[in-house]
Amino acid sequence: MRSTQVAIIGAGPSGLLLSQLLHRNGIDSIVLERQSRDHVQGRVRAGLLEWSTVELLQEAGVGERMMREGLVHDGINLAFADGYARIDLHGLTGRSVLVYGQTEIQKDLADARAINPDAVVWEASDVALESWDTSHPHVSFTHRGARHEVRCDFVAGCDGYHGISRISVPHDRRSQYERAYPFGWLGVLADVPPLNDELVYVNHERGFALCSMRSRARSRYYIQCALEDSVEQWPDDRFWAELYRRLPACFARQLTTGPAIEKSIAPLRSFVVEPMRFGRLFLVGDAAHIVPPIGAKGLNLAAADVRLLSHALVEFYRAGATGLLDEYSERALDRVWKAMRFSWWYTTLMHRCSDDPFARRLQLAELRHIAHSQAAAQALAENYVGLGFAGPAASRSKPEQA
Ligand code: RFL
Ligand code: PHB
Repeated sequence: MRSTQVAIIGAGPSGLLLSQLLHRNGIDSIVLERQSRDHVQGRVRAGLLEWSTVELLQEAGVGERMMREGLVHDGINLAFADGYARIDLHGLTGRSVLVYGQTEIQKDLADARAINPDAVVWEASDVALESWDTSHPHVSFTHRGARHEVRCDFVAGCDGYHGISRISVPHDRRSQYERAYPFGWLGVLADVPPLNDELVYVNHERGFALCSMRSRARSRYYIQCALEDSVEQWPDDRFWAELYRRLPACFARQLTTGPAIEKSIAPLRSFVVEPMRFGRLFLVGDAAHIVPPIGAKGLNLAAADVRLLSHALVEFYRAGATGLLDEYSERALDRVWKAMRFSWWYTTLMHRCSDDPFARRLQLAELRHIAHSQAAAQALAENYVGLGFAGPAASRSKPEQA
């Protein structure tokens, strides 16, 4: 039976980044991934990194290509029925964000881990967690027809929303909080130049639209669609025509269309499980929480969890101290809930959520307020570029009583 210090389930960004950071600190791990490397690298997902995520990837030694090819963005644009606002992220917060695709991060991390050919087991099926509630957890899996077992000190559940880590914990030991939204996002990737240098978020009466990008030659566009829609109902021509209709004229005239190289529909969901630690099992990233994609918090929250957990494991193996491991769940959830709130707020602000004209007037009033009030724009910007890592204990103290 093989043994390791940390068994990591899932080779998405959370699992690979954790493994890489542990490796840089002399801690041994094994990553067990259900899918092939090509499959994982082919999934088109996140595209926008908070600066703390950029710094963590640099700390992991995988920042070189990202800093060469990534695009620094200092602002975003909001367009709505009778108005427009540029949110000066850098001016309002002193921070920027970086456009660099999740597919590229997956490649950079998988290349870095490939230095040790035993570090990641791709196509590991029937992964099972055992004894995670004792000091001797182990994990078993099937690979190329043979069953294997790995003994470890800790298990990191980095296996996303549909993984097995969270559901290995009995129902009565976890609390789950969930909200589903009554619409989806239809996303298209196309090798056409982006219509603008910065991202454009559009609140239109026909529904939300987002103009994003992966590079100066590759655009990523999204439109709000019905949950029950299928990709087949959205041939390229229909997609481009609908996007065009939702854009203000100044942006619409810059739109270049072309064949979609990827097209998918994603449902929108908010989800949190509490706590994020069960004995020696730690949940990380999408395994513990999901946000609707507007505001781009999913990958960034996953990286924030990895940062907390890797530092806690390093402290444990260096000094035998369990303090940071014990604080992991509470500190991660503090940041998770703030990002949940922001993602929910931004979703309800920008989408057509109902046919209620009162709700629509409120949306437009709030957007006009953001366009004219520096305080309102700053609140958006501060959340968009990513909140800091202050733990619950660092919240403002109560004012003195007179
Ligand atoms: P992942 O990426 O889902 O990886 C989990 C991995 O675990 C594997 N797995 C298993 N392995 C072994 N045994 C099992 N039983 C297993 N079950 C599952 C899976 O195959 C997979 O490889 O989770 P992770 O690592 O926590 O990373 C989370 C991010 O991928 C996710 O939050 C983001 O993609 C969300 N997201 C965005 N986040 C951002 O920060 N910025 C964005 O701009 C952004 N845009 C998006 C997004 C997600 C989207 N989706 C998912 C529809 C745009 C979209 C459209
Ligand atoms: C993306 O490029 O996929 C993206 C960017 C910004 C968002 C959401 C998604 O708010």
